[in-house]
Amino acid sequence: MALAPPVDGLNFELPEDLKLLKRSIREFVEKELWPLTDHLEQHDEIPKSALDKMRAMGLFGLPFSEEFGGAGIGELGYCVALEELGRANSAFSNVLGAHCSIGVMALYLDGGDALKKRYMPVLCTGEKLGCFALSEPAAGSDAANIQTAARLGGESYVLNGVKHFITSGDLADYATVFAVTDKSLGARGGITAFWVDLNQPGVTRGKNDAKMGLYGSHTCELIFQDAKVPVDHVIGKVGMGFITAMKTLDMGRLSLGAGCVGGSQILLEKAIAHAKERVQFGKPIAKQQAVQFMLADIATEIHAARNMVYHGAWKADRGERFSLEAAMVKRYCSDMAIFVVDRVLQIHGGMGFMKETGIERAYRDARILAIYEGTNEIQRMIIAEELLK
Ligand code: COS
Repeated sequence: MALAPPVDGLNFELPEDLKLLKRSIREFVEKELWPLTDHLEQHDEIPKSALDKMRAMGLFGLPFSEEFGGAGIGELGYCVALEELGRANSAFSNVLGAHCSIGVMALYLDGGDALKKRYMPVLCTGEKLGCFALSEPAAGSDAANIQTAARLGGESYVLNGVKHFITSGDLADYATVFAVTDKSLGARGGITAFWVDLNQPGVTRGKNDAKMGLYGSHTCELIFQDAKVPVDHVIGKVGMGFITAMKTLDMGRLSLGAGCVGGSQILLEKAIAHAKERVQFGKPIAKQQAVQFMLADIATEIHAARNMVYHGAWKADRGERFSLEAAMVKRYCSDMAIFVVDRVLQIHGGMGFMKETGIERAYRDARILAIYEGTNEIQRMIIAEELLK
């Protein structure tokens, strides 16, 4: 018997519409995306037909408001969706994240109404795709050190520089590009965000990088040589681009955590099934305390991670600053995912090392989680700075 009715305002149950969304994305993943697992590994590409199905599901507009053509389900709904999508190859959540979480998010958060009205509808349907171009060869963790420059000439800015490791740089039609507009001001007033058409003279895409994992999701260089960007394609205010980048990355870090939760949950399910089935010393290995303890630790980690993601998303949807929570989510969930896949592989023993179980793929795919969208060392810096303010 409950001690008292639940406290108003604190509710750990997802609303009905999000439960429905969760179910429909799970079905979509199982029916449409799981069968593509081997294809992605062998061909390092998501088939166009699968991207079209993701478009038809409305995935590319999930976090954005209905006013601009989105689904209007907010950050929590988006995280629930990405959690489910995380049950498929990581490439799917990665491509969706490059578009929604960061590529288009900067435009959505800080872009002016006219710019958003012009571009958001086709971005929300996924007819056009976006990406996020911040990193450069000499500016990874030290994002304020970017060298790409934008010089004002008449009605346009002229962009010059090189961006690298740009997720979906090959697929995207548009990019949010961060460039220096006043070298003397650095992060505080010297960097501007631009909405850039990638199919124009002056923009070249490098060849796709050869990576350790995440097959199906590509990264490449974007090279700008006197590429023109109309002045009305500045996102937000001139000089405020660094803040836009940081706010956008806060969003990206939450949704990355959501993908980690889904990817780890399905590995736990695999480990439980295997432990019940695999007989050694005359009984299923699930009867061995060593295996039980591993399962218990995995489940506990996932539970903690999921609650952190939902809490961060809840705060984001309330319009409160959540940079601290986003950094904690990114650090915790990515480490959790790496821990989980390692333990699940251990439970599978030698079979876990074989390609056919899919666990070695998940193991390779997980490694980048502690690096991209801000290394976990950077997340610790953000957390500590907040604590010591
Ligand atoms: N939201 C709003 N404003 C923010 C912010 C956020 N999340 N983070 C920083 N700012 C503001 C700061 O408040 C500061 O402004 P004020 O001086 O007016 O307070 C300004 O931005 C500069 O911030 P800071 O001094 O922290 O900048 P640093 O150059 O020290 O860099 C880190 C901060 C390291 C956190 C940043 O460079 C970073 O996140 N690096 C990782 C980049 C990354 O994630 N790359 C991944 C590739 S893109 S997928």
